[in-house]
Amino acid sequence: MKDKILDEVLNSKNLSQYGIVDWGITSVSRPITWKYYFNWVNKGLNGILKYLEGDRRDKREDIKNYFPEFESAIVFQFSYAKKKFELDKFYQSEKSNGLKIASYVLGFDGIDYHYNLRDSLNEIGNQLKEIDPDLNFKFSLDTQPILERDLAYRAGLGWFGKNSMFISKKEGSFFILGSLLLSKDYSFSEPKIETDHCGQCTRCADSCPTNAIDLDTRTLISNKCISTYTIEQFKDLGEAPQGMENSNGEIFGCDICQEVCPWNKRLLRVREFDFNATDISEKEKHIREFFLQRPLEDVLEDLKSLSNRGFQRLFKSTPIERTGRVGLLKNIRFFSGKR
Ligand code: B12
Ligand code: SF4
Ligand code: SF4
Repeated sequence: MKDKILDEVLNSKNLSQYGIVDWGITSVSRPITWKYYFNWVNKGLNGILKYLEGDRRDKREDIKNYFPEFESAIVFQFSYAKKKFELDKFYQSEKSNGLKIASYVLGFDGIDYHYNLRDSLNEIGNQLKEIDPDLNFKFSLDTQPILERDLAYRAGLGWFGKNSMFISKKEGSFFILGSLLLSKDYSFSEPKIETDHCGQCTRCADSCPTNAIDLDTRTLISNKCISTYTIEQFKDLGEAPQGMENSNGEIFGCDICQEVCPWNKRLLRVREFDFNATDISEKEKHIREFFLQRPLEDVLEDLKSLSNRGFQRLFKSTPIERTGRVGLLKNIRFFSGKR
């Protein structure tokens, strides 16, 4: 059975059509780093991210709290490094208005990855079911009460960087983690846990404009992070994290502590990404044309004159729908005041 699964489902030809660059399996349901998470939340370092507290904190202690039938998980890495590579070129070009959007946003055709990667995971799950009809599965993709970086760690795919990103030697950190939780044990032997490859480097912490990285605990102080402020803070409360004025124009998410990481620099240098303009989907084109390619004043004017509903219509099923018109207006105003 396992051989058939390997041959028919987990082979690289099948997986590469979904943008999957690597995968691993673990049968361990309890996170190795649970105590770090527990302490982090208890110290209030989750800040405005209230969905990480209380019952949803406790559920994360064991996958079986979420999926009682759990016997193993296949963890997949969905890469968006190619888009990062192309966006960096765009940001350096004359077309750019100086504003930046995190590369994962455009990395999956401009569609919110919670939609299209969920479909990919379900498709792969159903392929497994065809071989093994008694199998039950659930997917995990960001919003489930699962410590996903730890799950990838248990699957032997990489380590926790000092910027708190999950990093793989082969693929750097520009990937999304998505997993299939299975009611059967498909693991081979438990994978070797990856050792730390950050060494003495502290480039991520040194480069973070808002000092959001706590090197001692290897975690983030959420409320200081530009990603939290620009994605998760929907209202304009007038309190941007201190130091954000030293950022590079990030209006939705932030890639700075990944851009400087030698493991990503290496990947973007050595990998040959073939890219041509036809790779841009309609949704991506729309986001780029609206936010990144015209004078900031025009972007602000159009956002102001749109209704909330109009904004939702324009950016439906894209990642920026989450933050909404008011949230984005707050982010862009920050830079218009700065310049
Ligand atoms: C909340 C959240 C955020 C918050 C807080 C992020 C954070 N670092 O804690 C905010 C809004 C800031 C955020 C930002 C981003 N996020 Co986010 N986020 C999450 C979410 C939902 C939960 C993370 C969490 O629990 N944080 C609390 C900390 C304590 O837990 P942790 O990050 O898992 O870290 C573990 C390690 O740090 C370890 N640990 C802690 N201390 C120590 C000490 C030692 C010695 C060791 C060995 C280990 C260790 O224990 C922790 C628990 O397992 C996950 C999805 C999920 N369900 O897991 C996505 C997730 C982490 N995010 C993701 C992404 C892509 C991003 C952004 C890159 C988006 C962007 N461009 O703006 C940034 C990156 C910021 C950064 N440097 O981390 C990806 C990361 C993929 C990867 N390669 O790591 C995830 C996994 C979503 C996914 N399914 O792919 N995110
Ligand atoms: S995502 Fe940006 S603000 Fe957050 S820790 Fe990394 S560099 Fe700092
Ligand atoms: S920049 Fe350096 S310290 Fe930070 S995650 Fe990358 S290798 Fe580790």
